[in-house]
Amino acid sequence: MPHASDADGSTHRISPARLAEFREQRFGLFIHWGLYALAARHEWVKQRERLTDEQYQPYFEHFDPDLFDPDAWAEAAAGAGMRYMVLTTKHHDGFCLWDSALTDYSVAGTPHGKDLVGPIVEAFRGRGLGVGFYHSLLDWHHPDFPIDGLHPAWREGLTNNDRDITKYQAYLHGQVEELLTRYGRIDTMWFDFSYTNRRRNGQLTPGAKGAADWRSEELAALVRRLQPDIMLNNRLEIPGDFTTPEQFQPAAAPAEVWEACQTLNGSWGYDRDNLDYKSVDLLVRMLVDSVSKNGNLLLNVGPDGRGAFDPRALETLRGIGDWMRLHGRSIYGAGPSTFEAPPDCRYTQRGDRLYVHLLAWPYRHLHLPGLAGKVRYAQLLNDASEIRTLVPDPAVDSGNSQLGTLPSQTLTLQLPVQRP
Ligand code: FUL
Repeated sequence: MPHASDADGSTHRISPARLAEFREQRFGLFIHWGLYALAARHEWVKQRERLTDEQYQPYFEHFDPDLFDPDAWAEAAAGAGMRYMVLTTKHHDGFCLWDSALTDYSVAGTPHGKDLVGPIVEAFRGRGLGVGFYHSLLDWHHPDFPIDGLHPAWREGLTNNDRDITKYQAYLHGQVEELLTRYGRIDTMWFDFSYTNRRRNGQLTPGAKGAADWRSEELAALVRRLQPDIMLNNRLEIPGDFTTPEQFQPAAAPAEVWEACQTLNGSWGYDRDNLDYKSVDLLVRMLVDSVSKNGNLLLNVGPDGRGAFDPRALETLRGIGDWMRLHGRSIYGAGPSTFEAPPDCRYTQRGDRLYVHLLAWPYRHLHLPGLAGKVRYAQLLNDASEIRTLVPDPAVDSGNSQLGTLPSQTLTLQLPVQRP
């Protein structure tokens, strides 16, 4: 059976069925949750503020999410129109959200005292959402993880002679095995991250990390053996099933399978005083833009230290949900069109339905290049109301357009076109 290409020559090919499912889903929830939720000032707080293990320890001792309600999380995600989620099982600080047999640095040792991954997985699955795991390759807590320029404990002149990376590799692989054998079918494995070529302060990071450090080929093989139909991202520094543009939209449609990941406010972890929230409008545009370029969008929420979603996050998810309820059919299973969209518009297409998303409405008329004579019927998507004043290319001025009175961001035309 022919398999989808991951565009970079990898020998592995994800199954057409899993790829079709991924593209059908289009919109997912990223969840960044860990000890940093208590610091409430970005998930990199330990590194940014050069906190010692001792200074970071209070977050471990006070991790007690009494309002934890994974069903409410899943409900919020489903309400926003999301179809899958990816959860941080461990972030760079090394803290594990499950009761790992390989470390005491897990939720089991906190006041909460029990596994969090299982209940979250069950809640999302219970609502029919797909389930993926984010897992950090970095570990700022493990005694054998080599300290480098990105590590909170980095200082000039430091040597790693007392650190044995092979022990860390065994730990990393062992934990991935735990995660992929305890929770049933896992749809996505989202590793993070390699930085061999990254420059910090104009200099190459000492001890920069890449595929050799993670034993990436072996790790990928382990993942595939345990979960044959899993989608693996590209951050092991070897080819994966999809790429992961982070906090930006690709300018043109990438050739490979891809998923943009995006924050609500610039921080992945809960960040109390950061009020820089993106608008629903902007986030919807990102989703539309992704689908128009054959990609997915993974939008993040960082739950707080009590286990709740911030009211501002919930409000944003509800706003997106309002839009998705009316426009979801232009997103799920839709993809790019071969027609070229007019300025400030995006096309998404599914079968013979062409969806015209107007990202701005400064125009009196909408001209649709290449569609003259091809449109059989046109309507607004939000209410199925007929559009009678469509202006196909070549431009024909047909007088006043009814479209000018409608709010731009919710305006989606549904244009059944003839099959080529
Ligand atoms: C990055 C990480 O360093 C961030 O904290 C976040 O997890 C993001 C999705 O990936 O590389």
